[in-house]
Amino acid sequence: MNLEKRFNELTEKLYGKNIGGCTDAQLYHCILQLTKEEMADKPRISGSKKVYYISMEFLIGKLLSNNLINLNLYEEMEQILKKYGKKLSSIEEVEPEPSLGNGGLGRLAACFLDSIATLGLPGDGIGLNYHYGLFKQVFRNKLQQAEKNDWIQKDSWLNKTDTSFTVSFGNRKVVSVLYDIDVAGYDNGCNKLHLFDVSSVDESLVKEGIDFDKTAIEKNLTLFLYPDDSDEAGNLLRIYQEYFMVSNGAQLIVKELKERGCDLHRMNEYAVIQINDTHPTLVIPELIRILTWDEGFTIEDAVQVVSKTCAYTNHTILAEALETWPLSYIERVVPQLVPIIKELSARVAKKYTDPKVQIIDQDKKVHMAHIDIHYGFSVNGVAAIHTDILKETELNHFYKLYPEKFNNKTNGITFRRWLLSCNRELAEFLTETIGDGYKKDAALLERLLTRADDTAVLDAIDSIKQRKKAALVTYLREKEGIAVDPDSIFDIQIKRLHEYKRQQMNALYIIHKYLEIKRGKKPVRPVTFIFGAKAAPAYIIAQDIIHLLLVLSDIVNHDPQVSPYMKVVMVENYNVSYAEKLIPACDISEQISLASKEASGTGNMKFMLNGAVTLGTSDGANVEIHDLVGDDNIYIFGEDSDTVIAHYAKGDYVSGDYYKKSPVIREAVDFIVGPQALKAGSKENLERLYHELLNKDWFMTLLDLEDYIKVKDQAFADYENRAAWKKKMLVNIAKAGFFSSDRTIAEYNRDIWKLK
Ligand code: 26V
Repeated sequence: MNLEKRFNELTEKLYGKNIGGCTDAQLYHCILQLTKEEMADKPRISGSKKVYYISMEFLIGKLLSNNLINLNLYEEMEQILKKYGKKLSSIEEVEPEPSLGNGGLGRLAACFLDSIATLGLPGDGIGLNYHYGLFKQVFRNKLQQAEKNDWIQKDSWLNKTDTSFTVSFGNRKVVSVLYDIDVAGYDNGCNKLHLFDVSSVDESLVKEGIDFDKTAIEKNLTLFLYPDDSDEAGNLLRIYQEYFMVSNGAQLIVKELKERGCDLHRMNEYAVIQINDTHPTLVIPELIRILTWDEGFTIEDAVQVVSKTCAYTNHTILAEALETWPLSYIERVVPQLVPIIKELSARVAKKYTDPKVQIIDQDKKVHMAHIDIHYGFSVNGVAAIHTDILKETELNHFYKLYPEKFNNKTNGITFRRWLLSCNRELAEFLTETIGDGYKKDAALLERLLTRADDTAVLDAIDSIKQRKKAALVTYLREKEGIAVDPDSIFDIQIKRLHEYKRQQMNALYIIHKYLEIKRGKKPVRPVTFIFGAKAAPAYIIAQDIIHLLLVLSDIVNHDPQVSPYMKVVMVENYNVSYAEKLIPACDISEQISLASKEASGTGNMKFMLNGAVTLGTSDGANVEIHDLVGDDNIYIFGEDSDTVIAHYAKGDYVSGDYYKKSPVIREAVDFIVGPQALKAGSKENLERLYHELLNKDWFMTLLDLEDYIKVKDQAFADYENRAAWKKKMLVNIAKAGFFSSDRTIAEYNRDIWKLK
């Protein structure tokens, strides 16, 4: 039956009106239902071998437009709605955003599911169904406050299944319930995202903000996503969550293999488990436990087959982010795994004496990554420079033992969401100009290069950028109550707040610019500095940096001498949906992490694809962007990773020396505790940040500040050469094809999964 007819029948049935008589919220619920029906009708992707992508985070974002695009129904739906005077873009606003991830790692998992299905590969995600996910950010008194994000409504993308398992925490038993979300490939069949929940979860546990009783695991286990840095009390709950996920995942995998009649002794021929960072590591001992306890395997056989089935992806070299759990914690949560972990550790100790590669160290801490490396068949980094650092430095001791396990898989992004959905104007223009082949083969974007000197093409790209900037201006006015000049340069830094990402360096640039304008040095063109960032609630300095940004936006935007030339906007509750509005409107993409610290970054790829020019350090995937676009189409500054790593090795970086040497740095840093800032902000937060920068500055903000100022000023000046700038935009779009997650997934399949 045709879609319009079905749609009208549904609105009549549910609301007694036709499409035209319904509210946007009612229409959203109808389209949700119709889309789910379409997906249920799609064939399930199948094959002899299947990948299970197991992850504590899937930052899927809103799904309506993405699903319509992948089902090839978007245009038709848009037309139907138009006929009744309705707009799909405003209906999309009704959908709540699930926040089932912290940032890049979770968003990557979501892009990967899209690409796995698009390439027609059998592959499901396994994760948790957090009821409130990551906290919702609100600003009060220029400070971040955390609230719960209540995203699950009566009707949602979740499909409740009959699948249920029992998970034992010692003698405590918790029963799970499985919810599935269909993942439709672009013009292909469907896979599933399996999200496990606790049947006895109790939302009423959450009282004020995001506080709740952390001990009642039967009630609280799936309430919240653990923010990437948490307090002591949260640690045990995190292990409960991890074990709950992997035990359910392992039981599901074994069940599916048995249903397919597979010989579990040859499990690796039918299944591959991709472990997303160390969080799901316990899947290794859990599978070994199931095979030995329930399936009669010898420990040797179980260890062998599990090791051939599991592959590990490393997403960070930050020491504080590499999980090590006290064995005593694991003993308290899952005593049944302790003998297996001890056995795995003993086998390693017998073979290798080097203390750096042990699983249980002298302090009785369990190094999760070490389990993955010894008992998995593949270890991959997420960008070329990151994999090199793993091999040469961070994991060098392991690389020497197992060189054949190490490989690189440079991250990617799904172009369905980050181009076709968030920038339809650009997507349509590209289709008119180079044909629509790029939608399935992103490398074809390079065809645009043949038009690099065609002024009509360059002007069209520029005018799309202007339209997207105008749309953002409207949105910011409504959402943040801020008036922004659409002719200003949009300079954007959006990502989790972390010292290594150096939002504080951007803040120091803003102070520098502010003071220059006060002294009468006016910029040729106004600049709008836009930030979006959540900080882990327990990460004090990150909270202080947010405070500084809010203080600066108050000072700058309310100074009549300065505000015509610059504005500072810190958007509230930055999330995937906000990113989809900000990225297409960006002129300059800030990717300014301390070299060696950002494993890859994926925002950098999204910006590039949407015609922004990167201002960045030689870090993560910026290095590969630089190689692709060449010196003329990117702004690189700062010390390189070798230099930074040498500073850490020698311990010779002293931020105070940079402060003393440079009047420019001194003036900007002093402003943080000067009278203007103290009047607008809190003394405690600002002084703490000032002292941190002067006395510690672990992520070397002051090391690169002067070069950053120089190169950023150059980028702003170059923006005035409009013809040359438009060409930079074009080259960035044309070269972005490499960063399609379809390419990344094809490589995972070729080198690791070997599904077809
Ligand atoms: C975790 C923690 C936990 C303890 C406190 C500090 C801290 C800092 C960061 C993290 C996150 C680690 C994993 C992660 O999200 N990595 C990100 O993965 C992305 C996808 O591969 C990649 O693009 C980002 O560069 C990388 O930071």
